[in-house]
Order: sequence, then C-alpha cells, then structure tokens
Amino acid sequence: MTLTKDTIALLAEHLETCQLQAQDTPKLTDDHPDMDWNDAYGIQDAILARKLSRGARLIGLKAGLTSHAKMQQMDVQSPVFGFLVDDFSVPEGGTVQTRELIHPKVEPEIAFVLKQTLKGPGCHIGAVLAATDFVLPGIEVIDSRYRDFKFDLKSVVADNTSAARFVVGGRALRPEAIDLRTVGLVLEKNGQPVALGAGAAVLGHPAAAIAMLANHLAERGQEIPAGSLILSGGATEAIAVEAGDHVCLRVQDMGSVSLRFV
Ligand code: 0L1
Ligand code: MG
Repeated sequence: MTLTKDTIALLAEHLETCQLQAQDTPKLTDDHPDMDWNDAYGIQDAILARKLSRGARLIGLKAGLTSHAKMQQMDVQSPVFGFLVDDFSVPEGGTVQTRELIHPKVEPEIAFVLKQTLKGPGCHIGAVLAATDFVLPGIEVIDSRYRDFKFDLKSVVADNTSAARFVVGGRALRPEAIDLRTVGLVLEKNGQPVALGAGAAVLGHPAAAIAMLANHLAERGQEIPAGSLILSGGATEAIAVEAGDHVCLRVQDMGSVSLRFV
C-alpha cells in the first residue's frame, strides 16, 4: 500500500459523493500516480463499508472488462472486480432515473446465483458450475465517475468498476441446461438490435469470470458466499443510453429482461 488510511478514507468519500450526486471527477491516479492495487481495492472496500454503515445490503459481486470487446473499447488488458448492493438493483421492466447518473451505458451479461460458497485458489469452470444454482440474463448499467470515461485500471477498481444499476430477469436455468459458450445474446435499444454476442465472448466461458473472481478474492483471504448474485461481465461493448431509451436484452433460451431510462 502506498496511501495512508486517511487518504483511502478521503478518496472513498470523494468517489462515493460523486456517485451519489452524479458528478464526475478526474481519475484518482492524476493526483496519486503511485497508487497500487491494494490501495485501489482498499478504496473500493471503504466505499462498501460506507454504504453498509448506512444500511445497504451486499447482495453480490461483479466482474468487469471480461470480454475482448470491452477491453478494446476501454483500452485495458485485464478484468476487474466490484460489489453489488441492494440500492443498485432495478426490478425487471423497471425504470432508471438518468438524473441520478452521469453518463450511463448498458452491458448485456449472464448472471450467476450460487447455491454453495465458492473458494479459490485453483477455482475453475467446473467448480463454478457445480456451485451455481441458476443462471439468468442481466443488464448492467455502468456509470464511471471519471470524466468522459477516461481512466486507468486502478482508478476504475477504486470506483467499484463503474457499478451503478443492474436488472436480472427472464428465465432462470440450471447451468447444465445450457451451453453458456454458445448461448446468443441480443441487446436492443428502442426496438433495434445494437449489440450482438455469445457467451464465449466472456473469457471463453462466462463461468471463467466467476472462477477468476473466486481466485482474486482468495488472494485477499475472501470467498464468494452462497446465495451471491454475480454479473460475469459484458459480452459486447457497452452502449450509451439516455432518458427516453428502452433497453431489452434477449438471451437464447433464457427469455428477456428490460429497463427504461427516464
Ligand atoms: O462492468 C464493466 O465491464 C465495467 C468495468 C469498468 C470499466 C467501465 O466503466 O467500462
Ligand atoms: Mg459489466
């Protein structure tokens, strides 16, 4: 760690205030170029602690930047991980208030719900599938707190990987009922397909993102609790949205899930 506890707490307060007030900010590494990964995840943890202390409930986790399309779009090379609290959850077919966000984008994802705790190191796709209760379609709404989505990976991790809102729904399936590599996804905005993908776009298999998350947490002495909902990462590039947009994700054999931006 290169940052003091006080600096981590101040940066967490700053980023969370930006999130709650829908205000953008330059990336943290502009003022803290030596920030390391422990600092970055430390700031993310401090944001979570602030939310929990106000009564939020941790309901899951997310992997981000897990597809080549996303990595290319953001010009980065490796996945990142964040948390999901109940405040981020939007009911199926529900509305998202754009005034609460800075510059939202949507991503088509496969969500996993675990029936067993998942623990690294050495976690692999087989272990993930064995621990998964069901999978279902999900749309993640990301909203980087950084001006013009300009950031580096450590700044993104500190900013809880741009997590803002999400919706899951459609048809939940047992993991053995579907080949998650070949499953097709169509993301529609206002009735028009705007992004097309397949499960394999996410690290070859969406369960690989969950395994990476478990192995990442193991390095920090943590595990993924049973019952967690996990977003495995966008299968396509992210699509910008604005008030008035209706977004629908259709996943092969898994139905659809939608959101409206007002
Ligand atoms: O879920 C994601 O892939 C987002 C990762 C953070 C980078 C971004 O804001 O696009
Ligand atoms: Mg995502």
